[in-house]
Amino acid sequence: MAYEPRKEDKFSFGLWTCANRGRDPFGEATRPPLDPFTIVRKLGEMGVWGVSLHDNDLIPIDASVAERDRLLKEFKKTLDESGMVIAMATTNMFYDPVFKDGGFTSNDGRVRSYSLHKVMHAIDAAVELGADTFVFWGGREGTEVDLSKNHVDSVKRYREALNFLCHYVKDQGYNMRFSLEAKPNEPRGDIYFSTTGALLGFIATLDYPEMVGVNPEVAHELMANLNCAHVYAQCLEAGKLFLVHLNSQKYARYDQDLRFGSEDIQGNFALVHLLETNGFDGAREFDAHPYRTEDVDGVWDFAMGCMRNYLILKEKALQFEADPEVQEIRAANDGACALWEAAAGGYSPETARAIKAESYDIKAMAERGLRYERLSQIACEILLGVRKA
Ligand code: GCO
Ligand code: MN
Repeated sequence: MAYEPRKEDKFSFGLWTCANRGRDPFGEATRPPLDPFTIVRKLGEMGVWGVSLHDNDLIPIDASVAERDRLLKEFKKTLDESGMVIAMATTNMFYDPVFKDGGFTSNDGRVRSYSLHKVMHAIDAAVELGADTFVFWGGREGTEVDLSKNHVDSVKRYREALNFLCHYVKDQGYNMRFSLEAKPNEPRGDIYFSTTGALLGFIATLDYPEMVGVNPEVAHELMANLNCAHVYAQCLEAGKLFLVHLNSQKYARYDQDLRFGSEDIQGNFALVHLLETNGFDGAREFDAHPYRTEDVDGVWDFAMGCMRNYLILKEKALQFEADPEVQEIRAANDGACALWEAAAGGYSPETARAIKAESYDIKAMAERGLRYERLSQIACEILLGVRKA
């Protein structure tokens, strides 16, 4: 079957995506609960490689130690039987009322300390399940009232928390790296480190920057009116793109979390093209949810739709790359220049002098049309399925 997901595709789903019951701020759940075991079995059959989870997606926040141990053991068994792995694990630091003003950036030191407690226990559980990536999405780390916190303290506290946790991981001898996920707002009025770029800057200030990367999410970038392909590219180039969160979204709306490929197809296409032509080898994780109109069958339609759309866009990205006219346009635009090569190879006073002394016929350089109309149209026709490979 064409576009059939396989384990090598490295697709993963957050447990919370399929378990989403269609609840929204205006209405009750429309679907019955789906337990983690059912989700893993079903996704495993569908060719999915991994799942991700918050601590409380599997282990209730008030579970006893015995209950926790039993759930972890059973879950590990179900994963193994389904040939699935854990793509990442994370902590739910947004649902319980204790986090109403944030975790690591709460004004209350007891809440900050409880946050470390919850995360360390979640890391232990993640290690038991075989996870090597631990995500931090600080949904409640922010404000509605700007004067309610000292934001400089908040940045420091977030750093202190992550530094402490990096040390904890090393101290335990765990093989675990951290990945940070940005979002501009929702559920807080404004969330700290609102863009992936802000996180990249922050990571460089940590005790162990090499342990920490990012997992940008399509919807979050579009909420901030940014260009996903550009954002993900910078992370990839920096060796910081640990995994990706994929979904679809109309520009500048609330966090819609729609099935990948269902909106902004051009944007999703550019992103798949970027990942598939630049050697990204991390998890392609879908962080989206089914429409509220769906029953349980619709949940699996949603999951299959995300993966099929990725595979279709991948095929089209490769078709675009192989297209002779695309290659011809690119070759015509690819002006080689020995002076630039010398500069790119590293500074030398001779190169600086040579570049300064060179005379440039900028009129001639500007004259030629670049044929991007044609390039874009070829992409459109490939996407619309009318240009044959
Ligand atoms: C959201 C976020 C979350 C996180 C998840 C794991 O906007 O709800 O994307 O789904 O990805 O909490 O980090
Ligand atoms: Mn996400």
